[in-house]
Amino acid sequence: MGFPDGFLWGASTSSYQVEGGNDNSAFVDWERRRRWQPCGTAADSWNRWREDLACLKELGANTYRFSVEWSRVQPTPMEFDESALERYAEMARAFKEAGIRPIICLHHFSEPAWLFERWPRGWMESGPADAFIQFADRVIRACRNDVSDWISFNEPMVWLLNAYALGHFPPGFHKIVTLERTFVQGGLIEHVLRAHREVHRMVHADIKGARVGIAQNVVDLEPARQGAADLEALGRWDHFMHRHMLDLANSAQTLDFIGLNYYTRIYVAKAWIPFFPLGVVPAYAELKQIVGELGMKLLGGRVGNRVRTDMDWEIVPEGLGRVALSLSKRYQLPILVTENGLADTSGNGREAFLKSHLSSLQSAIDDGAHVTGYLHWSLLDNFEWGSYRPRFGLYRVDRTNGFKRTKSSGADYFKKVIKNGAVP
Ligand code: IFM
Repeated sequence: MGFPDGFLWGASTSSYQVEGGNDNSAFVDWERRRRWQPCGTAADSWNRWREDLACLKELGANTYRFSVEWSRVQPTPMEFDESALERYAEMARAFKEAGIRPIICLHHFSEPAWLFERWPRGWMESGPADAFIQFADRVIRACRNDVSDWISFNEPMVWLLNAYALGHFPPGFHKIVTLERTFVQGGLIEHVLRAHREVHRMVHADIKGARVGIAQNVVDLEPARQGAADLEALGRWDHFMHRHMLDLANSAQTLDFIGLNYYTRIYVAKAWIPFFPLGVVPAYAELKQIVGELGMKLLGGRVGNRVRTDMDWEIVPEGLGRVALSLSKRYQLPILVTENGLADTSGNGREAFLKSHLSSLQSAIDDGAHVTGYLHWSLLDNFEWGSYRPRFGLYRVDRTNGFKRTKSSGADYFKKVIKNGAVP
């Protein structure tokens, strides 16, 4: 059996990670202060988006998900750059004319620097939501003729966690101890959802037959040990990171589909240190890097023994099907895989990764999951928030040689899958 007719096949990128020259983003100063590798020119997609389109055509893709850079469209609080808006509209038109459905994401982590000058507490205040709604309104009006599919926020929980709890993204708050309080009572989730609801309303008011979703990063969760305690911890983490926001958006009837970003699994244990967030130890590779292998063991967090990607994320293909089926059952909404991929410098791992993950997705569909498409992360090698070392691209980008795009072996395999509508 193959994938359903009309299945969406393609890839995803985000503006800050590929465009280059986004000098008004809050990340620019952040990179300097945190001594990150600067993003700079990225893959130069702002100038070379037609080359990206050629890559998508070469793959035989019918869908492309990209994001619009808020700091480019609105470089200062009082100024919208009409030529930038026109460029995005031109891109959407060209993709559509080439038979590639454009899906626009309005918020993919990067925000204008002025946002935090005006509102130093960021989205803990209500001003950023109002400003974002104004920006979204401009983008929707500029692209409404060619874009029916919209994503309001990419991985909102990952973004909020990094920016307002772990201090890893601007504005850089550390509030891990009061995680739940900051997110729920502190207004973060409420403000983001208000902005999402408004995007949903504006898109539907302007575009007939439109669809609006949130792209949620969902991790396959396993309890670290047998028994009720870790299962309960898993449930708390699952609710907080995966379901809380989607439940609220869904009960307000503001979700037409769910975007699923799937990469890996983690083990979850009940924390014995009382102030650990939510009383839970989620064994992310990133946490392991901070506390070390021994630290992780002492905390009770278990790490798995599967082969890992260059991000140190375990490769667990069956998790994709599991997660897609469970989201589909819970929300009774179409699921679009908006991200799935691996960092792979060797260039040898992408084909096997695609094969195993797509087989898992196919099984979920056979078991009744309503999955409408698969978008690989990413079309191109890009800026992985602090570094160019991880290589996520179906196409390699040689930043030292005119940003030349070169097909990876995974790309040839993906092309075959798209052509056959099935996993060879
Ligand atoms: O590169 C990121 C992307 O911006 C959001 N989802 C996960 C990807 C890989 O880390």
